[in-house]
Amino acid sequence: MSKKLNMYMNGDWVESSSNETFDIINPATQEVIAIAPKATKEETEEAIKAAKRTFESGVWSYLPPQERARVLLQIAEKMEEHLNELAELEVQNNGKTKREAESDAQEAINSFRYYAGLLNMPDGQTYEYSDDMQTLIVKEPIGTAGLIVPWNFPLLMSVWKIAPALAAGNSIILKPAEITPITAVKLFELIDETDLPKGAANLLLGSGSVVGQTIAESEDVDIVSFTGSTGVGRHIMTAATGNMKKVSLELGGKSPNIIFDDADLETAVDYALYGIFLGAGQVCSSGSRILVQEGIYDKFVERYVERAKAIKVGPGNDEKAEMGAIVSRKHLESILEYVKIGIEEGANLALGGSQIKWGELEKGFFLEPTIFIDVTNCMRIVREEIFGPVVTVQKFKDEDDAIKDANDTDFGLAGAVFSNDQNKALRVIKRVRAGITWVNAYHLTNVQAPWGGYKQSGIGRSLGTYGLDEYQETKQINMNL
Ligand code: TAP
Repeated sequence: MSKKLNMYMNGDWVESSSNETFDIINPATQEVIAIAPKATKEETEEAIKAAKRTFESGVWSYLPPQERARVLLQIAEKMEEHLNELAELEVQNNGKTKREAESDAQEAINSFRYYAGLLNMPDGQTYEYSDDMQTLIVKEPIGTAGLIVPWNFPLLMSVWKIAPALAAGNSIILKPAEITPITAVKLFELIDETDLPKGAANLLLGSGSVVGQTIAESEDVDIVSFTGSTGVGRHIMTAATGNMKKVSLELGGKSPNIIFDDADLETAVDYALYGIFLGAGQVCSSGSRILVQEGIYDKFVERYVERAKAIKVGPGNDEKAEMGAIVSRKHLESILEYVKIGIEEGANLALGGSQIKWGELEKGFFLEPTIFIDVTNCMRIVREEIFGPVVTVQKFKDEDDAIKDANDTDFGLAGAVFSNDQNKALRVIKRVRAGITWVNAYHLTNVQAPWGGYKQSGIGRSLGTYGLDEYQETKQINMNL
């Protein structure tokens, strides 16, 4: 029997009054692994009210920072005790490999610990205006925070929002993606065992068009923090204008990975593989556009295709699997449509392009690592976010050419440069218009560093001290002494 999931509102586990449910599918097997409720608009409003009441009561928002830190550390502790279970649930629901899911869970734990640590640091500024006038600049929570997350890192994206939002003293309402709610439910089961006051954290399950939309529009929500596609992000910005709530957006990307002639070939190939095939390419910061200098282009393509061919695709719970499943049939079909578009546009398909339909993998949504070469910037497969294990490789002449192509995009999330000339690498990466960048590496990051995009990749930053700022108001207090 599939597990029936419930929602967490005002400190209680509740069923939805709606008769509508949603089957949660394991993308590696197509088995139904849980049944989720679809919250109604009224239930969403009720959860928002509970969060608002809790915020205004001060039981969490006025708690001394060290006390809030203690609770965040409790959550981290509980997660650590259940790390393996959290990772296994993520594998079942999202289809990623166990190694990837364990790393996500560990990063989520680190996030709670990091923000607990920040709460133990002195904060604020002072300015002595004159002998008898002093200004204090202090940070305060914003209020009620609506947190809307996607399906690609269900646990990690939730925690990247929950940890700083709670650290700042806000009350939260989390809405996971409809298709991947399972680790969020487990996380809230763990939160329920801590000293977090009732109503400070609420979990709603259901659709974006009802739950997400109600959160974005609500006049009782003071900040909506959204991670997802640029299209829905734009829609949320409009919906949020009613009460001019703060909007924080982490959106899509089409990130350039620039490889110069003088790069170490094996290092570049390693990271260019990791850059796109981590999470089967369903990663916002994926290096989905590889730009290679003409002198090394043929050698790079030959080695890259050879190495990608050897990637072992399989169910996340297979220890040997290096790349897991695509999250859903709908998403698999959307990726395959892009492969078709690429071929029609005249790109050269050097590897993959098909669903894997043999042996055990036939039961799930598995796709071959896919490489298009000899592409140009005007092709849709180079301009649009495919969000799957599909990468394009194109040639450039010199530095200026590389920068022009790299920045010829509506997105600005991530980017990388590979070169053994550190001066050149720094010069070029500084001119790449993106918020998350690497030199001679890809995807490596940490909770201390701010995460977010330029241009249509978003507004605001997660993580680091910037991530806490996102959930805080700044106040000046002028003291006439
Ligand atoms: P979306 O379709 O945009 O969905 C994201 C979340 O928004 C889901 O919870 C979704 O609910 C909800 N939503 C949908 N319509 C809504 C509406 N009208 N009002 C409010 N909420 C609504 O994205 P996705 O397909 O889950 O995730 C993939 C995208 O996320 C990619 O573009 C990727 O680049 C981006 N992403 C960005 C980052 C960062 S940090 N920049 C990180 C991860 C992913 P339902 O599940 O019910 O549709």
